[in-house]
Amino acid sequence: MFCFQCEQTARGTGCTGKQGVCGKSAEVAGLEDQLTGAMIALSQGIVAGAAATAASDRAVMRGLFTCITNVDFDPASVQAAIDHVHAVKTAIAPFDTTPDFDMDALWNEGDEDVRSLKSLVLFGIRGTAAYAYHAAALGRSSRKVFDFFYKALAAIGSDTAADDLLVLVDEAGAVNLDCMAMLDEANTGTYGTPVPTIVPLTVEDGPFIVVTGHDLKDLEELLDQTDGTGVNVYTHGEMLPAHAYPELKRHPQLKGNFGTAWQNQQREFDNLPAPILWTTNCLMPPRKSYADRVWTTGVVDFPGCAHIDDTKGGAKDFSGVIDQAKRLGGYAEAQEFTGINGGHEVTCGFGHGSVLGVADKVIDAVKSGEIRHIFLVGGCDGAKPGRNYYTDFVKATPANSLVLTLACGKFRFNDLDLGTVVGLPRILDMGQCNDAYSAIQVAVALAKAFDCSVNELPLSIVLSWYEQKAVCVLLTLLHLGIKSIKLGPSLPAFVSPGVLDVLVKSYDIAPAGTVEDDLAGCLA
Ligand code: FSO
Ligand code: SF4
Repeated sequence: MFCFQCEQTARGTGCTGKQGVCGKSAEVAGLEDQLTGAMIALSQGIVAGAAATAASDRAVMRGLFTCITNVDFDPASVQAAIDHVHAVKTAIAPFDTTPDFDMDALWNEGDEDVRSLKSLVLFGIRGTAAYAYHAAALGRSSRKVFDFFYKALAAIGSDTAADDLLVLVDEAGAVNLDCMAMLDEANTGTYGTPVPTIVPLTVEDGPFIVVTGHDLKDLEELLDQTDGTGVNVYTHGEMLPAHAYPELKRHPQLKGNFGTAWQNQQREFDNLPAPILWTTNCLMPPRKSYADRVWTTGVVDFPGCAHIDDTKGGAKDFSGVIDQAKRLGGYAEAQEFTGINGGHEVTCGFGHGSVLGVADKVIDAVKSGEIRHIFLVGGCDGAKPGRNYYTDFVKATPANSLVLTLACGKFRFNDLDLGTVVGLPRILDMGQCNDAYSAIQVAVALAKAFDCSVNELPLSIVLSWYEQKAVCVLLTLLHLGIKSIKLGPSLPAFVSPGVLDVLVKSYDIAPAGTVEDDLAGCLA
């Protein structure tokens, strides 16, 4: 196998051998390559003139999402996805005999910059596909996004020059911005504008379900089906921001948040007296102590674990999870859990709706110097050492600064009480990784108010990355011309020295250094 798409890749160069660091088997890695190769052949046919269909759009969106880190560990379901792509291709282009692309040709590409740029595009669109998938669950889709998937996949499987690939990298960032906007509209249009919400970390007595991942539609259906059952629901990881949506928080059984970021799940779920539902990525191979309580749905799958089908249409049937929660019964007494820093609650709901609602206040405070600087400290968490940088960085930010945050990296510091500035909590949780869109809206609004570019604002972006959604978000920030991003905890293995040179020269992007140096640089 060969895979180097995520931050924890073996030796910082690539996972090889029988299994990746994430637990993905060589068999699944090979099947994911075959799936990608099949989608490339399908896309080449469509780019050459075959008409895309709703089935091909969906097959490619699902197929790309399936290959994201920590999504699908089940050879059978990846094989089914390959078979489906083949069937879709035969249906739309019965006489097209283009063979599936062999991904070894990409991994062994002699020009390391071409390999790097094609990988950047591929991993970026995998991330975008996840956002498109959540938007689709809420009835939104975009022709432009689907067409870009075909265009990008076709280019990856063709002789494409580095200069053309650089243009494609920029386009991937632009398309992801559109996709995040679509998902933002889908989430807020369906569930209302997030409002600042304090979320307890205590788990009450009685039966409960823990739900993790990003899919708000799954949570909505679970809440509808647990209404009046006496079964409580707790969010985990990237589901935490759901507490801020009016149409979700109206369910009284949506009680609080359990646990922290994805990489702690094996410890946190050990012997949990409740089932856990994964709606998207960040599934780790379950330990025996809780494997019988793991439920997956959508594209998430693990061999031997219960899976809730999503292909029949209509609401998903969560009765099996609910019944198991009742049987397990939960804790006999309320359990007071804390965040990583000992806090008993966290606050979320500071999306662009709430922050721009107080924009005048923020703008006045920046003008008067009451707010000296705004930091966006966001992105993924992960298991590798070095991520304490983000906790230390946030702790070291001056008292007259704001820290905007999003995605799962925030669990390292979101239970800290850093006080307030101009009446706002100093840490403002904007939501999931896709809510990078909110951060962009806020930055753009501030730049407009100050009649300057985003790069001239007293704003610094400190990003942590782990998997491919962070890649597409980074591509969007670069597309917007945002400079001097600090990226860590390590640089992607798939960025070649030549491509890094372009990123440094064009965008002044820099690897995270020491907290002291980086903070001083931001405040200079
Ligand atoms: Fe991923 Fe990162 Fe959204 Fe986390 S981009 S790892 S679970 O921040 O959040 O999906
Ligand atoms: Fe390795 Fe990451 Fe690929 Fe898993 S997703 S095989 S850890 S590079």
